[in-house]
Amino acid sequence: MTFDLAQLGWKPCFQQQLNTDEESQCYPARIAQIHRSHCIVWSRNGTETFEIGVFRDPKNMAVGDWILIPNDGERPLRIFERETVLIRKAAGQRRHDQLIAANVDTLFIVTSCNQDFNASRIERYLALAAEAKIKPVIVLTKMDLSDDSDAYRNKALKLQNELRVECVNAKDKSSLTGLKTLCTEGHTIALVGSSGVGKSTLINNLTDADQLTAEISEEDGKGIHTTTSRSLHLLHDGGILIDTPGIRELQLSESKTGIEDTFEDVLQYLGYCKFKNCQHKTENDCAIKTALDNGELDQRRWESYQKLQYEQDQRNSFKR
Ligand SMILES: Nc1nc2c(ncn2[C@@H]2O[C@H](COP(=O)(O)OP(=O)(O)OP(=O)(O)O)[C@@H](O)[C@H]2O)c(=O)[nH]1
Ligand SMILES: [Mg+2]
Repeated sequence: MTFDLAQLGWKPCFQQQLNTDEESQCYPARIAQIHRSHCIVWSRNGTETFEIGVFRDPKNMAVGDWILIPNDGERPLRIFERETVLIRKAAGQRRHDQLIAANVDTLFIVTSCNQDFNASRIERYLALAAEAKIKPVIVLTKMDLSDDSDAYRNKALKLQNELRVECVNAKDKSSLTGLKTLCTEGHTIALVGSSGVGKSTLINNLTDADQLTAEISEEDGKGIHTTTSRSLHLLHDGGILIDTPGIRELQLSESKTGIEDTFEDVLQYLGYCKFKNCQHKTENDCAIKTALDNGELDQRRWESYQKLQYEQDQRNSFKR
């Protein structure tokens, strides 16, 4: 099967990066999967596999990236400058940044109408999207298993102005029509969220993919990390979806702007305290405390903001 570029999400901003020689002597391909030893790309020539060793800087490659391949060469020349990129801090003790996906237009933040729903965790994902300048959509799965999916929807709607929230049964295709309207031709959507929330189930039912899915654990209601690598999937009527492995705990990379954009309600009070170095604890005339006391500012939002800011400070002090 061959692919046409528009179907794969090719845009003028990538075309502009080609000079005339490259236009005639090379072709662009999109990275569909990256594995330990090889990488699968899609282009007008169909599906091709490259050994990871042929790339100059494999660590700096992400699913969704565009690469330039010479017509008669074996080694891709370069990665195109990205329009957007989703970056997180790697899990565990490793502090390096990890690329989640590149050239993403919309982020589906997937959580379920059950104990997985956690407002502060969703705020992390919203900050991730805001930092990358990618439009977020909250997808609430398992509405069929909940007595009150509207309560979850309403909680999600409060997290950001004009936020789009879709409640679905990921197992039922007819429940996905709202999501389908977002999957227009050439539009790239990455799905992120905890393990077991139904990312792969959604992908399978929006496309003809056959992503492995698995029951969540009965003991703790959590997923068992079924998906282990990121992959591109095409919809019949346009749209490109990226499945990703479940994230245990999203640690943000550099996200100053993303956090500020996500917490505008908090920011409107900062800088209005009597003392410039106010710690918002016991000082008089503290704008934050006043807003918390009179209910204008939500305590949970304030704590969530502080936690993310603290992590950013830690991150930056480590870098120095
Ligand atoms: N009833 C119901 N079950 C769902 C729904 N969405 C997902 N499931 C089930 O939840 C389980 C986990 O779904 P997956 O699609 O594997 O979850 P995932 O997010 O891809 O998980 P990881 O790959 O581990 O990150 C499967 O048994 C699905 O059938 C839903 O909306 N309703
Ligand atoms: Mg999965």
